[in-house]
Order: sequence, then structure tokens, then C-alpha cells
Amino acid sequence: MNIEQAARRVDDAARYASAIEQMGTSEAFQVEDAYRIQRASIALREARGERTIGIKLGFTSRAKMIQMGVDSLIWGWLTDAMLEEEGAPVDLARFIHPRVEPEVCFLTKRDIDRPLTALEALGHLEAVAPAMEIIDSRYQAFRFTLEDVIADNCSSAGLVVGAWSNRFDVLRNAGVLMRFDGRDVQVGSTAAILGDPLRSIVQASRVTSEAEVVLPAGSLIMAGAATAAQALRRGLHVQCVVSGIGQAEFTTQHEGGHVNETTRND
Ligand code: OOG
Ligand code: MG
Repeated sequence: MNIEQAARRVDDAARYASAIEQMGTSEAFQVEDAYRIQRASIALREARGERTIGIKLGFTSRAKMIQMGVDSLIWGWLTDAMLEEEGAPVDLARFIHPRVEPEVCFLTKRDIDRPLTALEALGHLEAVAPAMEIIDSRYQAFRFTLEDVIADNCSSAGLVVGAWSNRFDVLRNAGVLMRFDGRDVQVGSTAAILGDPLRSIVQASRVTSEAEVVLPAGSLIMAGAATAAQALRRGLHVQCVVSGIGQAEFTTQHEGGHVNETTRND
């Protein structure tokens, strides 16, 4: 597996919203190489002026593992270009087959440069917010192996973050609702995220330390979805409510979006 070539493939697919074949099926590669490809693809984004703003965790809930058939925790990068303005219309034209999932997002106040305990994790946090992640696998039919999805920066495509809160006390088991046009499409609890979303900070500190990455103070950490993801379409109002913490919302534009309507949601 040529790392630079593979990085260019996933980067082009994301840039031009054009799905590619899975890579792991034609040429087997290891998780370590997958993270190298991911890193190299982020370097391509940075060379175009994008800036990393934090990281996201994936497959921190059973619901997501079951939906995608992958059962290892993964992580990828968030960049400034992925951050959507909360409440604003999102243009789906830049995605292939976007899905949305309810999460919580953390804001750090100290550098994370070593593996943290749960208690230490709390001391590194400034705030938490209800959030949604827009994922958009660059692979055809949203199908991938563990290595494929890591190489593809864990399907990261967009994020919408609601108002910051300091209600860490209610975070462990807060009700989560995701609504499309006022109708509940996913219902769950933050407890689905590793039993307690704070554990995602413990995991984030572990995986970044292993990768010899320092997460600077002021970074965002997306904890991973509490429920399965839901396919997006044009002209929707999308809302995520996390009980006791708040809500986040956005709309999708009516016109102009190229979205693969045939993609299944499971
Ligand atoms: C991979 C990303 C998983 C999560 O929150 O679990 C993820 C995918 O489902 O395409 O972001
Ligand atoms: Mg996610």
C-alpha cells in the first residue's frame, strides 16, 4: 500500500464528492498504515489552508458498531472547514451520501499530552455542548472495513455544535433526541457513549498519546454518536436535544445539493 497515493485517493474523493472503491478489499493493509494514510490526507488538507481544530472518536457506542459492522474504537481529525455554523443552512452539494448523528462535543482548556484518568479528564475540560456530526464515507454504498474507514479520516465531513455548557454533572446519562422536521428519528442516552461520555476524553488521551500527538488547549473532541446515524436529504430541519445540556440545530438547503438518494441507511 502506497501511503501517499492512498491519501490522495481519499482526499480527492472528499474534495470532489466522488465515491471510491474500498481499498482494503483489493489490497490488505494494517491499522497502522490506515492511520498513516489518514495523517497524510490531513497534511494535504493543511497544505490547502485547512486547520485542525480537534479530533473525533468513532464507534464509542454499540448502536454505531452494529449499524456499521465495525467494533473497534477509531479516531480522526476535525478541521475548520468541517465546522458548520449552528442554526444555519448546510449545503449538501459537497457531500456524497451524508448522514447525521447525535453526539456531544467537548472543549478542552489544557493541553492533552498523556493518557488521562477519568478524574483528570474532567480537569482538562472547559465545556460541553450538544452536537451533531455529519459523516460521509468516501466509499461506495457507505461500506468499509476498519482499516478503510480509518484511512478515510473516519468518515468526518461536518459538525454542528450548540451552545457551550458546564453541566458535566448531568452528562453521564442524559436523554438524547434527534429530530427531522420535528419528528423523532433517533432516541437514546449519552450513557450509550462508553457508559459515560467523559470516558471518550480518557480514550482520546490514550489514542493521541499512542500516536504521539499533543492536543492543544482549546481543542474540540467529538465523543462519538449516541445512536445510529440517519441519512440526510435536502430541505430538512435537523435538531439534536441533550436533556439538561441544550440543543443544536441546522437546516439543509432545498436546492443544488448532489445527494445520492439511493444509499441505504443501515
Ligand atoms: C464511521 C464514523 C463513526 C461515530 O460517531 O461513531 C462515528 C462511520 O460510521 O462512517 O463517527
Ligand atoms: Mg461520529
